[in-house]
Amino acid sequence: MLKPKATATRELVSLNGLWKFAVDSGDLGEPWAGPLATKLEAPVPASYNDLFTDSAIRDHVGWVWYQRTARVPRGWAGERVFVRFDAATHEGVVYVDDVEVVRHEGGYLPFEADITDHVTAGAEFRLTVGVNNVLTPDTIPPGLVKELPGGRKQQGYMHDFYNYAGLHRSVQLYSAPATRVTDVTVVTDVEGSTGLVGYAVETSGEAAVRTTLRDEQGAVVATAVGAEGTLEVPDVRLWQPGAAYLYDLAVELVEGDAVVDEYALHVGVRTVEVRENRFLINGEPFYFTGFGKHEDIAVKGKGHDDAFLVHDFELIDWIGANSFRTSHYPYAEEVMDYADRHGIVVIDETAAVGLNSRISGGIADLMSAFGGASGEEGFGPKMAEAHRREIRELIARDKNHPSVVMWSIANEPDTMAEGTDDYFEPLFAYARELDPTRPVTFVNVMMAPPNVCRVSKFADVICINRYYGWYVDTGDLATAEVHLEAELRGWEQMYGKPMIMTEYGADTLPGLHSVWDQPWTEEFQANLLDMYHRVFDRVDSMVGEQVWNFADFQTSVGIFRVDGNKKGVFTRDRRPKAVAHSLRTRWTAIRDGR
Ligand code: GCB
Repeated sequence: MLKPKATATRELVSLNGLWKFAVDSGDLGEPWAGPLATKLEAPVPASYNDLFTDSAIRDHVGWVWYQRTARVPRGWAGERVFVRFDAATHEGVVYVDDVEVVRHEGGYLPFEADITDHVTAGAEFRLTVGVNNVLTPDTIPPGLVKELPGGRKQQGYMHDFYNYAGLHRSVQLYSAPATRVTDVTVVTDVEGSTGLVGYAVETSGEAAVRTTLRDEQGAVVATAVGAEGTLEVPDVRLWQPGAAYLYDLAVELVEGDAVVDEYALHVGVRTVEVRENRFLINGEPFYFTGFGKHEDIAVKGKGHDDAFLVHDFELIDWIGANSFRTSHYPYAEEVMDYADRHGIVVIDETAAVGLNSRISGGIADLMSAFGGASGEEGFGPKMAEAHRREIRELIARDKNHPSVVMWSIANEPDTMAEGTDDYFEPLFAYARELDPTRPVTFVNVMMAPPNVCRVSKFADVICINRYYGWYVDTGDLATAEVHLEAELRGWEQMYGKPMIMTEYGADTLPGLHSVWDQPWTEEFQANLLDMYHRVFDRVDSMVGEQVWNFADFQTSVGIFRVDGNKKGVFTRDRRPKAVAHSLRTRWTAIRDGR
């Protein structure tokens, strides 16, 4: 799905700002049928949960409604008109006046509707959006609604981050011609000093396709005609980690002499390859340093914020990191574009987190209720179908980002149980069919070591999350070091694939200090990470380290969490803990080849 862009033939109107907002407790009738009966207003983009002081809103389970009016620009007569939602978490339904125009499941990927037949250029219309935060055993991510004494509902889930909901990302109205570009796929390669930009353009309607590739100075470096082809770039400048270079690909649809549609996208020429136990970018071994992140800030929850976007990337640069994983769901497209422009490498993850009804790790207390209360075990055909959709829509959205070097199709699923290999094998095949150019992985959980995990054999790269020294061997870093090294060597021996530690860390209260190895202190967090780094440096197949987490983040209520997960290297408001300085020393040295 193409990101809406203003070009010579396309226009955009932002619908961000304050919308009317109401919680649906079954008393709203048909909220789209007229003005929404409410005094509340909610900003878009933002999660709604933390905006209000009323806990009934924060803890609501079910539908909420957003409504505003919008005016179609007068000049759009004769154009197709679309409304585009960058995300509605977890399910959205959209009405233009009284008509339902689109419904979408999956909370972190975009959807749109062609509303041309329901609106008039120059006139206003009423736009009403229902957003549902319910997670069930069949959704991605899964969850279970519990009924409490008194009939109140409570949403349970297995993932360790707060179930923020609402319109987290931008909403836009855009125009495009009837005959238009509907999709572009770009695949790049390098032969000697020549860059090869293979492209395929899909259109609605018949028109000739013309493509032009320009460098960063705007000079034309290659042109081609036809819906598919390869643009050759002599003396190509590669997109490199830490040194992004982006060409501009203009796609034009032409009828006779007239350009009927134009779409443009940035192209980074680079290659990605897994060879033996190495991860190669542009043919060179690449070592990942960085974080598992979250989209999470105070008040806005998972609402996208450009100031935090810039600041987070500044901190990533300051600390010397070169990468992050979009744990545990696709991030806003602004984030992906920024990573492209600034040469930050991304492991792009689906929202398939918590596919595990048997593991709690003490994090979520749902497990017994999950199988027991619903009779559902997860991993059924409905979940598989939802999982396929998540993979399909993620790759459709992000396939052209040079920053994305690998797909992660799940975080910490149960891969111990019989049948989990049957569940995952077709999903790996599906991802590879949709994108044969990038490695595909998933992130392995501690309870599934190399001789137990049934799914790692399908992954191109072994990605594992380990908490030696924290959840096991708590506070005993000497024992943790022995166990960590033994396990890594086990993986290396059994698979011979490149390995990334995609999570390791310790909850840390800023300001808490000790001369001993006391969990929760700033010293302990730094010592634990140092211990992991000593081990990584001894194991040849390690190709990366991504600390859990970039910043502290909000979770559901529980006795293992004090106002959220505190494993951040930065606090929730992005102040460095002591460990940030030792990480900076290590990662800047790696970055600078010292
Ligand atoms: C994990 C999960 C992550 C949690 C983390 C923790 O393994 O992947 O979502 O937040 O552990 O801190 O427990």
